[in-house]
Amino acid sequence: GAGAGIPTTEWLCERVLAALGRMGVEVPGGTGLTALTPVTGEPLCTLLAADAAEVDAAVAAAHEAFPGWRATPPPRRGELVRRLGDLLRAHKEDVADLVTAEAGKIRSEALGEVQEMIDVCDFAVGLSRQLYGRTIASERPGHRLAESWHPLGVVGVVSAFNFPCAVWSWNTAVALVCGDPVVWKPSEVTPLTSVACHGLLRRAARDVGAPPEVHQLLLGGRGVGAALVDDPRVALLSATGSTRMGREVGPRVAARLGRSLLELGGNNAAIVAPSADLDLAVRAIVFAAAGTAGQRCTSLRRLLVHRDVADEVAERLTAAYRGLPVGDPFAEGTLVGPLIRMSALERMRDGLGRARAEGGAVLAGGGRVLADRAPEAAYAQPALVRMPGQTAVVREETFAPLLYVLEYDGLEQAIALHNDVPQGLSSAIFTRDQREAEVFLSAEGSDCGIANVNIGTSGAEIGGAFGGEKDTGGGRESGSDAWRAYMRRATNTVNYGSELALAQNVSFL
Ligand code: UN1
Repeated sequence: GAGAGIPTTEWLCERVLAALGRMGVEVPGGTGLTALTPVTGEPLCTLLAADAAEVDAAVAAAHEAFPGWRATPPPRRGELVRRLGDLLRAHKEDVADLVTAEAGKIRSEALGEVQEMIDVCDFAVGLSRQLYGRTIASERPGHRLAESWHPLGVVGVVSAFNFPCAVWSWNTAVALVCGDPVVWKPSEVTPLTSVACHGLLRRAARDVGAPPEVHQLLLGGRGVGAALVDDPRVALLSATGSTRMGREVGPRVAARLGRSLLELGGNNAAIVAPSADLDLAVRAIVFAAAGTAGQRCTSLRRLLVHRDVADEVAERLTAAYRGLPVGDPFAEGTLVGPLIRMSALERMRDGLGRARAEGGAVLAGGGRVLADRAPEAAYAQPALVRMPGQTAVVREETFAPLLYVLEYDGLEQAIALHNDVPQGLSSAIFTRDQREAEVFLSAEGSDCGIANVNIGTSGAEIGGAFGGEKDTGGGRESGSDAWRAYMRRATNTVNYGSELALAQNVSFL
């Protein structure tokens, strides 16, 4: 049962190898990169990291594949993505095994991550027949004004450990139907998951007769990422990670006038109004804050509760937090798996220490657990801290299950507090008052890229555009018209008359 035991690293190794075997994926053996499992904190295997020559070769191969892929009709390109979706359906459990072993996600969330990939594949296949441009009213007689969307070029994808494959798939499924080859640099913390995804995509390419070079995988650390950032053949760099990373990447890509799509940190809040359905709100809050061990960029980190219900909400949350089963993410019944590394646990401790120093009272959790059974792993009981106000530590993102609870008196004050942080990814309000809900969603309300009512901050569907404002980086990925970032727009004016009419009534010759 949950918390009762932690599997051995040998057992995890066997499970991972079995999953890779069923997918027909080979691991590039060698050195340079160690696949470590947060479940025990111990190494699973070592892999070959790419050197500078390999980075160059991969970008060159993708770049050479571009003209052919660009000329392939979009619905044909969609066939590759449809096949990838089929393979993900067939190997859903196998990919989920890797996600659990490498990212420490509980079973249901790991399966959910693969489902998110399947969903975005379906979305992209539909999109492959809907890369619509507009027809625009021309001011001149006998003229047609329109816009066309064309493939952009090589897309570099830099992804993070916490969504080791779903975020890759948002970018890759959409980029491929848009006609762009992809070069992927996954987090060095989750290499096996990326090897599996790359293997499945290459298999899909073989199955449908698409050129395999349209997808390249580069395992490695900072150097590999930096090479993609600086390579002028990379037309768009889509990077997910910390705000610190984004501050480095954005200006460097801009310096070569490349495009970047940034999906950076969040410090997501939810407002709990006095009219809220508290049964629903408490369940939503616990999932958003403690789910994925607080390691989503959409995780709930700040709770702003109206004074009239603050004590009740704090009590209910404390009770829910005390019962949260922390432990082996493979075990049925576990709700909170390990933190990714010991350093994350240290940052959580540091955050808690600062919160106490800034007047916070820990209502539940915060301690390390299972240290006796897994001395190298970082298991923590999710923490709930009541704060006297929005102090310095509350305004920072700590990538751990650490929820700060604050009080407010009026909605205007709550929205001001809500927006008074550097980040702007996801947000929510729990209320049954329609006026309050609409104010929160209006231009004067939440300043985030995602604003929800009566649902938590995490767990967005792929159909919407995903991303946020301010320190979150401004990028939008996944659904809606996020595909436009992966294409270039051409405005076309066609004169089908026999007169030369100049715009703005200019007369000449
Ligand atoms: C992330 O944490 O980087 O909305 C992405 C969510 C998921 C994606 C999170 N669909 O929580």
